[in-house]
Amino acid sequence: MPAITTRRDGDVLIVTSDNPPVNALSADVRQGLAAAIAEAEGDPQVKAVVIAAAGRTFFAGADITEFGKPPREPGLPAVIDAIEASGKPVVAAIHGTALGGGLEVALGCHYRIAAASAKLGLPEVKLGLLPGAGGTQRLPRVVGVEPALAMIVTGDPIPAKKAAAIGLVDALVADDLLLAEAIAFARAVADKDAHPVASTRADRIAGADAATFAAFRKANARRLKGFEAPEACIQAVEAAVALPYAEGVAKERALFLKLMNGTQSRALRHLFFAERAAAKIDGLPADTQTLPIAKVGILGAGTMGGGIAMNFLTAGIPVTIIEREQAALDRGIAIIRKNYEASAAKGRMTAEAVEKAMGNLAGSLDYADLADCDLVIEAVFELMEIKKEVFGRLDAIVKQGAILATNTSYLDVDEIAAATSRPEAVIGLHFFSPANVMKLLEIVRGAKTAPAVLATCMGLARRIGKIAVVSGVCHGFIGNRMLSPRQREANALLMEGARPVDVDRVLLDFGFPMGPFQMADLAGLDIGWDPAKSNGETLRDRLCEAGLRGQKNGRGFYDYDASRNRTPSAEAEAIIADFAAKAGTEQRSISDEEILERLLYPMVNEGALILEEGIAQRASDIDIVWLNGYGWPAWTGGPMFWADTIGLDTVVAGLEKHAARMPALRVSELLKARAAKGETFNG
Ligand code: 3H9
Repeated sequence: MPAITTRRDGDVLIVTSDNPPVNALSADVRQGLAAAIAEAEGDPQVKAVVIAAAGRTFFAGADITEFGKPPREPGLPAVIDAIEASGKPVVAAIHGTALGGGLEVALGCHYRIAAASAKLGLPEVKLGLLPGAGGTQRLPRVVGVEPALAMIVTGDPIPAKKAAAIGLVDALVADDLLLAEAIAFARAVADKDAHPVASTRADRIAGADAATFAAFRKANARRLKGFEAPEACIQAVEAAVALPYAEGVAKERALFLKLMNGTQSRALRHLFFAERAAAKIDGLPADTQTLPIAKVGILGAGTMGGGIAMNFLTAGIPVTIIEREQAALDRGIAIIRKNYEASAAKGRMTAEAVEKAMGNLAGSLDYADLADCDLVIEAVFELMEIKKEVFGRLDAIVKQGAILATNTSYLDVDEIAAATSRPEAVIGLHFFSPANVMKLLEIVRGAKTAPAVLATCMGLARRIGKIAVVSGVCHGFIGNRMLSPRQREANALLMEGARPVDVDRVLLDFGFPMGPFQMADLAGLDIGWDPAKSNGETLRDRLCEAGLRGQKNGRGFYDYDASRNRTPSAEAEAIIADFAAKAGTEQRSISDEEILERLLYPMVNEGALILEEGIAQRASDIDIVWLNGYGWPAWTGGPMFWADTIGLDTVVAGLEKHAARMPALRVSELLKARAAKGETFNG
């Protein structure tokens, strides 16, 4: 079956794409489209053309799997130009998502009809690209500069209704009438003398001034920092306004090719496929049945338990939350309500949605109320004895067939499972704080976790909008296990003479939103610190004893003013220097390069150990964890992809260079072997 077929409905030629799953514009599709337009041109019986797509969506863009391979003719820009140049009107019938090259095809059509539920967008920027088939030139001509900038630079799709409001769509129709309406529309316009041609329109861009672009750059500076593509997108739209169409297109092409051949786009494309790969579980039979999850129980109404509960409530799944004391339960429930109301105040949800979510929440002091839950997630104190006791109680109360999950961030899930008579029902669901906001969910597969339990949790993650990654059991799983060598080296660097602000700055420059000492101040230096047991033995003891607690009291590694602006704390630095002197650590000046290598190479090494031990299924899963849970900069592709781009031999050489200062480090055999063979992790 060819990807593109044509059929006649009277004098209208209907061109249908059928290239599952998302009608990507592969070479076959492009060829078919070009042939269909030629067919229409050559057939005097045809008065108008409708381009439609079968399956779940209109074209979702260029075929990303073709990127980086030798180009195949015809190119998408040429196909779209041919559509636009057609003497017979072409109508795009849009359903699902018209994205990227898909929307560019629609922009080449003379008219666009959309199903009410459709979405339209130019998400290329999220792949480190810009719309490279005329989109940056045609869209501003159709909708004006500001809406075009917003769509092209953010990459966020807009609903069909909004598309109609800004003039991107000519008519909105009921979903089930799309094709019939598009044919009727085509027939109705067939006899018109002229049809709108996006590339020759000037009305919407006339009079656009440079201030619009300057204001846009300024308003979005923070969000776009570090990424190359957004600036290129802005420049391309500037060209649409400043240059004749053909020159604008040439500028777009040049910018597109530069981005396409750059590291950032490679990294972001890697992440696109990595995110989808993470959803796949090795060794799980394809026909694994999932379990129904209609009611969720949560133990603990603290920050974590409350945040976890919100995920399910927002998805419309009833939750029962258990606390030990009424006051703590009331406090927890009040915070959930406050969070929802804050979202409503920002316009992110309606007042009705708040009440609907809260209406699905029940609180209780009695474990027995968890008996009929399909999934219970424990978010109690992070101590093995407590976890075991809790799981023993859950085992006795919760119905058979239910899933028992722990939100532990470090502890041995198998040991917790062994406290029950049904270890196959036990799994780790490691949410990240704030749990209602953070996208990442580490799903920890115990030695005995049943396939159905694992598959159910993966499906559930999708339902509540999380990006799930499967991890095996080890201390700290994927994310926290890799964080610990970074923290160890950050502390060691302080002892050797680096200032906290230097360590943080190097990571900020790399693209992290926060450095380790800023993070420590934010979390509170006294988390888990016991004044009764403090004896000045650790640096933390010394800092806390001196009253340095972090942001909460305005004094930590940094001093904070009332607006939380930070300046390096002379007091903290004096305590660090004194501590290092007493420990007899030699002080020296440390380069930014060494700081970066000491912080990041051991993380890559830990990632390699995690792979070697089979804790992570694939290197790209590790990238997804660090990107979505710890703010690793997306444009580098995550720790393992970044290591690939700088060369694994560089990482190994760096680890060897600093080996004497990193006695705790065990270099991964897998890393060494791949480096020696010139291989990569994501090869
Ligand atoms: C572009 O258009 C450049 C042009 O401007 C210039 C050219 C000159 N290609 O996400 P899902 C696969 S750049 C190839 O799970 P959903 C995907 O990998 C492109 N494959 O489904 C997955 O495969 P698998 C601009 C693609 O329902 C399967 O389809 N367009 C493409 O959750 C299902 O995907 C974009 O950036 C593609 N373009 O979401 C849109 N898209 O099953 C990218 C998807 O083997 N796509 N696949 O894992 C999306 O945003 C979502 O896939 C979409 C569906 C919303 C469409």
